[in-house]
Amino acid sequence: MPSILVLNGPNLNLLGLREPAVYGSATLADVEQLCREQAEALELGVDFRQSNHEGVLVDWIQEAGRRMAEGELIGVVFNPGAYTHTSVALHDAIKGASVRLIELHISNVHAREPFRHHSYISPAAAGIVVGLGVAGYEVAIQALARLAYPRAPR
Ligand code: CA2
Repeated sequence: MPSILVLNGPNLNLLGLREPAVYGSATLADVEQLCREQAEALELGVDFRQSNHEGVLVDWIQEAGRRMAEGELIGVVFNPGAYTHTSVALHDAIKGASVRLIELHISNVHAREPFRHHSYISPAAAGIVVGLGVAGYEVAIQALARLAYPRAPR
């Protein structure tokens, strides 16, 4: 069965435990469950991961590029957390791995502090989902399936 990789960056392990006014009350385990249900409905497998370390995320994106080339993976949903706004290394990894990737943010970063308005990830992403809360993960999985398996508009 083809799969998707869902990657979460720094501090997202705290989801649902702190700052519920910004990020909601769902935990990362809840988000994983939601991703599994959405992927199952689309007959896709899910590999769901989180790391607080930039280099680990770079390694996982390189791995995703290899798995995509082998036809095992259809793409990546990536919430890079604060590395969105700082990481040239993650930008280069996505470009270098030629991976199909949807950038995702739970909050509307454009309605927040100015330092959150710029993303190093966006120019390397196939698409962006912003500000839909954790439901954005479902939308991003649907988008990956649509990009991988195009069909006529209804
Ligand atoms: O809105 C998003 O998904 C973000 O990627 C979340 C990042 C933030 O730096 C980005 O600008 C936007 C922060 C993730 C940290 O998540 C926490 C969750 C609960 C408590 C503390 C942090």
